[in-house]
Amino acid sequence: MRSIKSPLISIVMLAAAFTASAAFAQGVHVDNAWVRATVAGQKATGAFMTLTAKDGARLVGVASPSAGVTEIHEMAMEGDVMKMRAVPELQIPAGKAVELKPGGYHVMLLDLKAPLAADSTVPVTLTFKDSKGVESKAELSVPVRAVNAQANSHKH
Ligand SMILES: [Cu+2]
Repeated sequence: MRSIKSPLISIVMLAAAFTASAAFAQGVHVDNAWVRATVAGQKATGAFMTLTAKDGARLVGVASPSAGVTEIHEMAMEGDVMKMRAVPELQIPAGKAVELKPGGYHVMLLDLKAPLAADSTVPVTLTFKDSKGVESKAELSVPVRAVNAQANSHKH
């Protein structure tokens, strides 16, 4: 007598997709991070990147040993003038890339301890909270680039 085998339903284990890579916090992808180079005497600059979180997250903190003060900034109209201002956190909607770029959201590095030369790197730690409020950190080594485009939009 022959038994007919029913198709086996294979159970796919969803292993943790994110390892302890420098550019990943739990569930958050950090891509294309860069910091704008500074000249002697310049005390502030911006850090830019693309953040993606499959299940959504919030960027709740930024720190860097190269800067005395680090803030999350947004651009907003004040009358006719576009100005930047600090915000306590940045929402990363589920599955939607949030671009931090010149003229938009950015990380502000203030009270710089030394000029940031092109082709060097700056350590930056990002702190995220997932949709359940669980905190995770991404330790980045962010390349410094000399980019002059839109320099005017980034004055304090
Ligand atoms: Cu700013």
